[in-house]
Amino acid sequence: MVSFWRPAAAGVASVLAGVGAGELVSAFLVQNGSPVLVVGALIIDLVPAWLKEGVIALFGTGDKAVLVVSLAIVVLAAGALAGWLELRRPPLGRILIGVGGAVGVFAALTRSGAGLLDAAPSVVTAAVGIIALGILARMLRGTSPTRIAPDGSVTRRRFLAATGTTAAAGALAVIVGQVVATGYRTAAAARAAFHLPKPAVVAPPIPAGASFDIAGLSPIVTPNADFYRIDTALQIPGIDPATWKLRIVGMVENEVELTFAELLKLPLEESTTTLTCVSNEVGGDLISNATWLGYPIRHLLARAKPSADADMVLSKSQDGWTASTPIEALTDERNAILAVGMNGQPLPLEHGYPVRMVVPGLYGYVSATKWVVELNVTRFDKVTSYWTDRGWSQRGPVKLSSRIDVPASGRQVAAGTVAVAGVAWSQHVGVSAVHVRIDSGPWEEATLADAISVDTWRQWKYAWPATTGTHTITVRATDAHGTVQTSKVADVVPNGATGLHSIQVTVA
Ligand SMILES: Nc1nc2c(c(=O)[nH]1)N[C@H]1C(S)=C(S)[C@@H](COP(=O)(O)O)O[C@H]1N2
Ligand SMILES: [Mo]
Repeated sequence: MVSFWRPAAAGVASVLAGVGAGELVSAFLVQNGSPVLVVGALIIDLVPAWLKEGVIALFGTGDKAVLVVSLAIVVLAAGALAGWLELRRPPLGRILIGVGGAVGVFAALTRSGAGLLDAAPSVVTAAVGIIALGILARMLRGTSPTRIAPDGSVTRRRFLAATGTTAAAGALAVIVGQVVATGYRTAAAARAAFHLPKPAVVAPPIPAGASFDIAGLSPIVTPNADFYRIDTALQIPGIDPATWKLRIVGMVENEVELTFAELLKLPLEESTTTLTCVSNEVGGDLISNATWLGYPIRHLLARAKPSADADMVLSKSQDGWTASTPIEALTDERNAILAVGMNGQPLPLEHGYPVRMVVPGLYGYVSATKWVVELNVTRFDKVTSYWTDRGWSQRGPVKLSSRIDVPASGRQVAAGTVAVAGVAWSQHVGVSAVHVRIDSGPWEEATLADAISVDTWRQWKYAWPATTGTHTITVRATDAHGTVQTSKVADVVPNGATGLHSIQVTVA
């Protein structure tokens, strides 16, 4: 049998690799659930008060460092034990790592506000640790003198190299994960301490008649946690608002620079605007509505004095993503704003904290730049943007569309009066009517809820006298100009889907 030290090294290396992988997943994908930190947080919650006070008395503000170092020692010691056990009684070592992963999952899921995804880093930690230990243990058994290895010394060297590499990769991953997560944590802390200023212009109240009380119908204002999210950011940019700046450059008479503190001192305005993604399929859910707090971009552009032949503003996010917005959408009277607030909260990090653009009437890819840091006043024939470089249209006005929310497609309903309801939108134009068709029957007029404004979606409902059988329900909206939503089917590429949303239901 091999000694204690090589199995222990294999265990430590495997655990390091697992923790490193978990830290990377946490830093890049989940932004949360760092296996080390969630277990640390769990311990802080579990440790009896007397011990906590004792540690604080002993180490002062170094208490967190003491915790992390002790945790690291325990985890690595458990890794050594796992390696030793794995060689003695496989798969006991791998089971021990699995138990460690389960503790991480438990810690992640029991934190307040945790989602299922927060368990992912711990699951990855356990999976990578278990696989690594399986491989290293097999190599180590191959070097054992009880096996006939043609050249035992070479396999032993290979084992040592593999163990060293695994451990080094794991340690490096932990470091990279920590460095990457720092910006996000700074931003999260700043956001938690931030109180939105009072609006100078309050949004017109949401009319009581803007929403129907129908289960399953999209709420008229989308809670932040349910707001759709689309971006290319593998890592959410962690911006410290203390260093945030917006620069207005390009074809302007005066370059403008604005800090976060300066932005907050301006008279901020509230407005309710529905955002839509160009990738939203007919009937899709890449659309949400919020009340935003921000400052009109037109006032800032007025300070910069764009040259008369500029026709586009290229906005850039901190991570380099760009959107090209027709300049008139940012200079006319619509509520095109630099937003700092979303439904009474500071912008969530994933929705652009500290500052994003919101422009009524245009798809997000040409207007809704999150983590915005620069407005470059320019021309469409001079520069292109992230998605227009990839085959999407230069101009992206939101297309008139409508969606059935209830009943859910494929649902079985009881015969009698069935509530059919959904939303319809044509931002910055407005919706004037919605019609519903059952099978190939006539278009029946639906009842519209009150509009908040032309920039927001509108709920509709229709009381359907449902008869038994399988039926197709189709919806169609008409905009404020009288244009009827087209039934012509178009793909989302290059400038948004068209066609009519229909669902099938069985009436029993
Ligand atoms: N920085 C940045 N901003 C971005 C994007 C992005 O990838 N990066 N995606 C845009 C797209 S395509 C859409 S539809 C909206 C979505 O905004 P939301 O995630 O807040 O719903 O953000 C826009 N702003
Ligand atoms: Mo989008």
